[in-house]
Amino acid sequence: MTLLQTAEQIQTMQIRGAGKIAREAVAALRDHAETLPRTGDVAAFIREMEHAASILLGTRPTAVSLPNAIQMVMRDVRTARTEEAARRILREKADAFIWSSRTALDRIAAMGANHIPDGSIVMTHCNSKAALGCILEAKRQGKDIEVYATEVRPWNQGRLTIKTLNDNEIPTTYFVDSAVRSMMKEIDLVIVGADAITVNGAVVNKIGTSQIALCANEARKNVIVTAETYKFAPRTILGELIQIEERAQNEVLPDDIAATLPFVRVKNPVFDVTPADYIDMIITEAGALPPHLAYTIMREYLGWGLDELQNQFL
Ligand code: RUB
Repeated sequence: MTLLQTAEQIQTMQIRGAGKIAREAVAALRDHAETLPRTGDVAAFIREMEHAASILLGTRPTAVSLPNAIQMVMRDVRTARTEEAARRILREKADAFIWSSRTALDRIAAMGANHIPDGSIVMTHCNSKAALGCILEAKRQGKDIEVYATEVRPWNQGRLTIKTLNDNEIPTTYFVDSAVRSMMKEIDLVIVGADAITVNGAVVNKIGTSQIALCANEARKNVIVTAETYKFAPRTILGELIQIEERAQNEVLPDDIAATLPFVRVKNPVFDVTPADYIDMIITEAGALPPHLAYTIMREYLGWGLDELQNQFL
């Protein structure tokens, strides 16, 4: 697949989910480099790769896994002295990112499974590889668990989730998003993924996550967020806000119906923000943390303290 095809598939959501978007984007950058003729001109190579990176970055705005992964791969490429060195660094960094991303998912699954008690019912929302990994690991350990899964309008990512759960013989209950509060009394805990985590521990995830967290809080049920550390957004330290993607209105209301309703406006935000107060724990490959330790992850684990950010961006 070419880089443009990968970009198109991310934009049209054939490739989706924050972790997968990051891994596929990095693989696309790596493979794109192989298609460029060797000229010996390192500056030209870096320029071409920056252009390729910008195409990928322009696909979807919310999941910070995408810019974080591209930055991890491109940072040292930019200072390479020769084209061969730039190519080698790009390849090594891309492979390292993909490997560490998969390892992170395994670690999160192991830690997350510890928080799913035998006999419990877990509610999940959307289709998160990190969250599902914990559920599948709990099942693999022999725990008797059930899952309650939402539909996830308008893209129905819940169908992907129930297919995986069904394939793994996990008893699953499926319902429309608006049934969440009614169902909350029947479940024991909520596990979801994340597209971005801000410095104050707020979690950006699929639209509807914040309602689930609010209902869970009311019902005194724990909310666990599972997220690889590259989903933490260091630039929020500088006050930058996470952009919430708004997609086309015809994903919600078909154009022919909308055309008959000139006074109706359709909004289609696809992510929302859950404040840290509604989250009990964020499970990362670096450990299971309270959300208020988000800055510590950014500084100690990702190496982005205020000083580093100011040097880089201000
Ligand atoms: C996907 C979504 C997922 C997170 C985490 O939204 O909100 O919960 O991306 O997923 P979309 P993962 O379908 O719009 O991409 O744990 O797989 O990274």
